[in-house]
Amino acid sequence: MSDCIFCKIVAGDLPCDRVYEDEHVIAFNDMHPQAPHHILVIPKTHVAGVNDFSDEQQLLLGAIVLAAKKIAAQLSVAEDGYRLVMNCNGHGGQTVFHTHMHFLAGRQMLWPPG
Ligand code: DGP
Repeated sequence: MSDCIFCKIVAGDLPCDRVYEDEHVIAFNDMHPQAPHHILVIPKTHVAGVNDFSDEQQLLLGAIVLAAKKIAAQLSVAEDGYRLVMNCNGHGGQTVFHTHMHFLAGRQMLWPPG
């Protein structure tokens, strides 16, 4: 999508601090980190949000989670733990409408998050 900032990052038209990439996803550091490691894992194809995934895209959704697992191993935080968050629409706090999973690690996460 031409007016989507994350599509521009995928296309290489906007810079990012990339930490992981495979056939289906890329992952890069969030510009407003909420933890020592705060990474966004996004699909390379534009899907606005979780509500927009079709049944046929279940492998793409799986690829996002598996990328997070690999990033955890890469950063040596798998054992300590990490948090994965996907915000959806207004009440979820979504501000960028290209699906992304927040990968947060490096400090104790609290629950409820507020
Ligand atoms: P959300 O609220 O779930 O839609 O989170 C969007 C996140 O995206 C937010 O934490 C800030 C981050 N973000 C927005 N624009 C950019 C950008 O251009 N580059 C990077 N690295 N992060 C961005």
